[in-house]
Amino acid sequence: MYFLRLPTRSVLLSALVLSAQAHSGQNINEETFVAPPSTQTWLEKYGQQTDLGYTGPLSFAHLPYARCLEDAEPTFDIAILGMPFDTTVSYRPGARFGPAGIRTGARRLSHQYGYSLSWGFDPYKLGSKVIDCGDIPLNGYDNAVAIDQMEVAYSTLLARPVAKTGDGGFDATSAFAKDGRAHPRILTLGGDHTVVLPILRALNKVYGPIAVIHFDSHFDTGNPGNRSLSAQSRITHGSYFHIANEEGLIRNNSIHGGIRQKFNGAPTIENDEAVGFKIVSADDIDDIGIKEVVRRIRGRIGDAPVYFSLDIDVVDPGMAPATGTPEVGGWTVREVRRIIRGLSGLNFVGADVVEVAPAYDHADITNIAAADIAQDFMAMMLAAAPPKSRDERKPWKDEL
Ligand SMILES: [Mn+2]
Repeated sequence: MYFLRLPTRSVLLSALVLSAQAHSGQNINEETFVAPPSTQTWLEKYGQQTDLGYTGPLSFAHLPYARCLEDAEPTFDIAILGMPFDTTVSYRPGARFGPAGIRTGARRLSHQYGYSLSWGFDPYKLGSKVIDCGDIPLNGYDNAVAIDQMEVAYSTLLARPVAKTGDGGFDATSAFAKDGRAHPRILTLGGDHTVVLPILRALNKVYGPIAVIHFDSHFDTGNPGNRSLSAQSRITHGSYFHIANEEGLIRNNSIHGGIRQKFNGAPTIENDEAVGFKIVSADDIDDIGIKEVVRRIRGRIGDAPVYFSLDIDVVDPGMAPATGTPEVGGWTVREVRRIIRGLSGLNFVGADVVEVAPAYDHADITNIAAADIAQDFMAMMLAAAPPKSRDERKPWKDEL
């Protein structure tokens, strides 16, 4: 249940009287009849009202919205940033509508009540400032220009001072930044997966090479070789990690989660390892369980600065059909979220949820899943350690 502001008592009483009279056929009593609209403004009659879940401007979880690329005034510790880009896909396009779709899915979330039983805290009340910085107005006709725009935009926000509005929260970024100062974290809404290449280029300038946790049904480390028609066509949503490794942007202790695509066997695995990745496959979770999945990822990453990129196609298409290259037999949203919680406390420098293509959605289920995962990423980046299970925690009253 939600706590909505109710009409004032007098308005309710008036409505009751009016209703009773209308049904009994009596004349309306002028003294109890609500004043006609022409004599009162909305504000006079109903007062200030907050937006409902399904009303108001489209910002993530109804967060404050700012055009941060042009307006340097607003400060933040975490910024939501949309990258509406989908012109390097190998199959179905449509992820340029991902940022708007995820924000639509986030309408039922609110930064005013973010407490959950899963986390045992409210990520919006940890003392860090989170705002929605909108979408980058990307050129839709030239991939080279769009990729440069994404890098410039990301670097622009990364260079801003952190807000640090409170004492709470967890920020590991200053320990790794070349300039020794804290940098804001950016939570990107994609966009096809190529958006990660300009993100890694921007992060590299601040942190140097970083490790990657990559949840996806596909490797995305494909070797584009030299046979491509042009240098630009080498960069796709299946090859960007290969390019990133060529450019020295990523460390060799990166790891995939949820892989299940078909491929050509040993050459793909060898190439994947050369790019810097180990694999937790989609099926591994049945054999080793969530705790061991978490342990392996944490062990692989260690203390390295790490970026977490999540392709929504890691989730089973039965729960997240709105994506460009679906693969059956994926993880459930609950499994993904439990693993995310278990990774809290690593040295996250940024995260994303990508490949949401809302045109293939049904009843917003993918948008809603992606939005909730994005909010979990926020909590994951701000928490100093994984939350205890509900079983291990104190009574909930002590936590609020
Ligand atoms: Mn991907």
